[in-house]
Amino acid sequence: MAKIINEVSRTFNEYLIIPGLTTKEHTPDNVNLQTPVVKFKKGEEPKISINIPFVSAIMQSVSDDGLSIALAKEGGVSFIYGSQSIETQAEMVKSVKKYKAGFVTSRANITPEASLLEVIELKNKTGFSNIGVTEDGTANGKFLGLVTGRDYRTKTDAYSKKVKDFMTPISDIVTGKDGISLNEANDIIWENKLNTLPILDENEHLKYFVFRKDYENHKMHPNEVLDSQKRLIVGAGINSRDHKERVPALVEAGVDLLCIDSSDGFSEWQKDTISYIKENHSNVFIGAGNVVDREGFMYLAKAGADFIKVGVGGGSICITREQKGIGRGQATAIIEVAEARDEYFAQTGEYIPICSDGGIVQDYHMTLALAMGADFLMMGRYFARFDESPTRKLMVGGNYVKEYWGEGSNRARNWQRYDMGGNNSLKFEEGVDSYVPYAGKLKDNLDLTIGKIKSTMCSCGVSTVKELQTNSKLTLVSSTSIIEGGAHDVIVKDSSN
Ligand code: MZP
Repeated sequence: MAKIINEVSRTFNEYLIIPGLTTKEHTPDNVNLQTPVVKFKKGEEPKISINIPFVSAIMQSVSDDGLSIALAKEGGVSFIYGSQSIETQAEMVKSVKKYKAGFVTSRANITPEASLLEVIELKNKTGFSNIGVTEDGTANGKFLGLVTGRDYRTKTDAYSKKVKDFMTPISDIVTGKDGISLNEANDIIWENKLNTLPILDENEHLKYFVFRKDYENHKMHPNEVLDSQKRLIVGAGINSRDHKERVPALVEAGVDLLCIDSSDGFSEWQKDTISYIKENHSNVFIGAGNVVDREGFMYLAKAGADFIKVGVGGGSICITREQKGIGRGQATAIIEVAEARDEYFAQTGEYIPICSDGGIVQDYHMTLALAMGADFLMMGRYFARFDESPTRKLMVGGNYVKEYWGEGSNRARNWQRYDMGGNNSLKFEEGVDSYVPYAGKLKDNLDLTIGKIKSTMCSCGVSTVKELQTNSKLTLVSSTSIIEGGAHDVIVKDSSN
């Protein structure tokens, strides 16, 4: 007979947080949501931490380069979906790594031999009045000068006049060196009362422009997650079939974190994939999963995973539990795996962060998942609703929605994620194709969500994720107490009146 676990497996909805003592220090401004993403030894700092405990799901309908940039700017990290060609996935990784907040690659360039007429045509075509003059007219050519509206007068100047005769030459321009930070660039802009600062490499080739007007915009991202070269951090999903071709291309593109994307990670395929990466690409981190119990965690921990993802069948678009009868309530899975992580840490001195993946519906579920021991959370539905997700925004039944489909749906055809080895291709779906309510900009929604989490943490009397994990108290709720928790026994007014 099978081993029967009589303890019911539970979901986030079945718990609440009991307030702890809130002291005067416990204000939202003092709450720090920084959290480790990759394993570290006792007494050492993790090599990668994020500033908000959120990562976006490894899904076609969620994590492309656009969402990755938006999320890393706000303090989280994305895992670009692996259910695409190696080339296109590597291109998306490159596009995130190339992105430098406030450093803009020049999109209007001209040679010194061009005429004023060509300048006017270029300005009309591109809409840019700031034109870079480079030896070969390219965005990264040898920088010779700038043309702005102040350098010519269409009323009096001949249209045949050459750029080199009216541009502001490099000798009269303040420039910055490639590699300086945005703050340093802005100091130069302010000290010299500039509108534009060209950034040049050591051979005087144009790399970027930094514009005075962009500064305020970038000051709004104090949480952004950067690597040692001040580039945004990005992750990517891989599978255990083509990893020997995919991983080198992603590493070459500059990826920081990899994650084996599988609905069931307790497998020898994952162990082999981790070993391959540790032996051949020791400069990149590898997460594994998903698992839902102590045994699965211990297996992947011993295999060398840098972080471990938890959750089977709880995703909003997931029908794995109905199709295969496997899975576990997400709250119970997190609680058991967090205990295993702490036990492993006590035994080995190695802390392996765990990620709660799927099933988050309410913002308070996020605080619960962290309190239950998750170090960070992976979410699909949450991010799919925003402008920055890669899917279409449609009007359905009078409301705006965004498309959101599972990796196990016919639409995604990510059969590797559900691959059980052997040669048989998959015969049934484990995910659905759906809509989610459109919710606007990622930043606006994150600000609200983070505000709620910080406020709950203040109620618990904690200021960090670690304190939330160790000091908070949770209680199970009965179905009748859930009714008590909503507005009840009143006639709620229609808020549209
Ligand atoms: P959610 O945030 O939408 O509830 O869940 C997202 C998670 O669901 C993903 O990170 C992934 O682990 C899982 N997922 C993705 N596709 C499927 C599927 O098609 C799925 N079944 O379960």
